Amino acid sequence: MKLYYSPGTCSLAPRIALIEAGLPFEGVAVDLRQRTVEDGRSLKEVNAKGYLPVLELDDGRRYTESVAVLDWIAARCPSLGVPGEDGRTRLIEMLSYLSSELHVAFKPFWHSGSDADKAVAGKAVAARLELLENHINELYLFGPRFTVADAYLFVMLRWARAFGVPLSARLFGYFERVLEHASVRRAVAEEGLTEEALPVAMHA
Ligand SMILES: N[C@@H](CCC(=O)N[C@@H](CS)C(=O)NCC(=O)O)C(=O)O
Repeated sequence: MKLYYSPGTCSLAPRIALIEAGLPFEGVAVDLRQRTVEDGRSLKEVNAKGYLPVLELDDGRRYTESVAVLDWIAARCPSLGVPGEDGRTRLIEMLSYLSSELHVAFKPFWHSGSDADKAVAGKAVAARLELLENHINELYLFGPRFTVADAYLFVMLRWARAFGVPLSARLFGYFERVLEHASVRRAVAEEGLTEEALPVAMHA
């Protein structure tokens, strides 16, 4: 299995989840500025939509979209999903919020937005993070167990810190708790990051 990735971007979430699940994979580096894969192919040959993450199975099937990739990993490692009759629905509900509301709110930071755009984005990110705080009543988003949704939120808390969006004490405590996971530390190290390093800029 191959995970196409660029250090510090959203592909860090499936890397954490794959490590946590114990699923073996090979990381394939993508240069998002040039939109090329390390073997010289264009990123669009791998994903016509031109972005990460992409998970490629050994039979050649490829999955894109963070929600789908993380759901696929949770399906193979149920301890990373949400238990119960509506567990999967709750997981998709959370992953969709993280993807379509929180992730998207960071765009001006990644795409060289103006200072005004970034100020608006910072407020939007903070408001969306605030809504999530109520979910962290116990250790993680879904109570006492770490799920693929925590891997995704961790990546975006890392961005929030890097882009100067303040975290509440509760979210900062959560961030540190997630960072204690061996899988998270390994994933961060594999991508040559520190928890405080700025993400690699996608566009100059
Ligand atoms: N809808 C996609 C969006 C993924 C996305 O924005 N990926 C970023 C990295 S975090 C990317 O590859 N961006 C390339 C670009 O926009 O140039 C998902 O949820 O997975």
